[in-house]
Amino acid sequence: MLSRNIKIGSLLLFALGLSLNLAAQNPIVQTYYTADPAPMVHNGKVYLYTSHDEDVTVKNFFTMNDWRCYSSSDMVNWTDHGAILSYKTFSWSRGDAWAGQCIYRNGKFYYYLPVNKINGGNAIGVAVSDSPTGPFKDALGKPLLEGYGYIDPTVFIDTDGQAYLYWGNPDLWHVKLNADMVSYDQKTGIVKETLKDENFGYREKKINNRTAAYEEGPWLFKRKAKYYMLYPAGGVPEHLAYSTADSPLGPWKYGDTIMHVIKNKGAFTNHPGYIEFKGQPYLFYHDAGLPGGTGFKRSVCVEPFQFNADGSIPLITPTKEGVVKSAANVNPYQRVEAETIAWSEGLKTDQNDKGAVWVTKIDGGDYIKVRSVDFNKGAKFFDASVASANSDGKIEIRVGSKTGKLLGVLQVKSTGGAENWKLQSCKVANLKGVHDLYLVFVGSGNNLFDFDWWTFRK
Ligand code: FUB
Repeated sequence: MLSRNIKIGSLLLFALGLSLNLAAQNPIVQTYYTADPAPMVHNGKVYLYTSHDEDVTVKNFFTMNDWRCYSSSDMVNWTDHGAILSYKTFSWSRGDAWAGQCIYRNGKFYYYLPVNKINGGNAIGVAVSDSPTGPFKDALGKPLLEGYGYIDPTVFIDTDGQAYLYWGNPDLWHVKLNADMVSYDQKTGIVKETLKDENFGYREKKINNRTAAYEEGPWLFKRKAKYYMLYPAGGVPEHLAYSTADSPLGPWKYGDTIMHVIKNKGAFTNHPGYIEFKGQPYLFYHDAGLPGGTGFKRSVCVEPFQFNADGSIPLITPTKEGVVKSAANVNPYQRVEAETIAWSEGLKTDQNDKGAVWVTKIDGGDYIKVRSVDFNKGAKFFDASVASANSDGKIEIRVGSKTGKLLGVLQVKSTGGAENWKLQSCKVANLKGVHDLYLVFVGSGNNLFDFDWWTFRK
């Protein structure tokens, strides 16, 4: 009887584990290591800017060369826009593409980024673009700000049009940006915050006369006439905390911890980003949750949450499930980029200098999950834009899970080589309603083909 119970228990646990895995939504990006999330809502879409930990860590330290961008209309499927700029965008930089933030003003996107200068020393540059996904160019040809500890800029435009930039580790500084967004008010100049415990939290591990828990990575926003500053705190390993103020210039009043140090698969850093999208607040952060994850191979995650009635932020628990409820459905009757992914295994994306991005490194057994696809018109055909030198790969079109109902199989024929894109089609069993779609790749060997976009036809 006991062994039977254990067996049933194990089966239940297995089933639960399986369904938890099926429901995994964090980390958001599985194709690259991403860190330092900087979300931005623009024209009904979320743009998520991230820094990028390289797959190969050099000298056991942050190995970071470029910044990536992802977008989503539903908070569960993220379209990869590739690496949209690198430290090389700043001719005066020698590297270290750390945490930045992008903001929209008067038809342009201003992206504030910390790098190291060619001859050493921290600096913050500003890159500008006409589009949220680039191309970005150096707005000034020189740093906007430079000085020891000048990293992690956060930018905010108040309802009266005044813009503010805060930044720094181990100190916290701010300037009032001018309306051109690429210069700052010289009269008020660079202001250094007084990091007192009552303003920025109580530090348990005192180092170098530092008292307050504030560490780095500030994120400034306003909600209901209250200003919030989120930040990594405590020394390392970092937790996330917040302070509030009645003005964007403080005085800041310490609030509380909003995320404890992540115990399971945490990194020694963390980094907050905040948006409200379609009425729902979201906290972005990073952990080391992907296979191979470390403090130098981090991954961006997101959790929905609710403010308390008094405007305080509750303690937010990192989860695997992340965003459970999709904020919109995917329309499968228009072109859907193959790099629009809720979850994937085994894949990478690649890009060319014209801004095109596609899914690559496709091996047998890899798959893409796309959540909440609305087949309201039914479907007869599946079309995929693919490029391949081989003719050994297939795409199984399934719903519900990667072994779920098989709608059809596309045998990918050779197109003559890489970036030689051809539209190939197959018949699919008719289907109605909203489903999670699984594109499961089948074939022997590696690099079966590259995959640019797909659609369904009636
Ligand atoms: O990603 C490099 C650095 O680690 C960031 O600038 C900090 O905020 C921390 O996340």
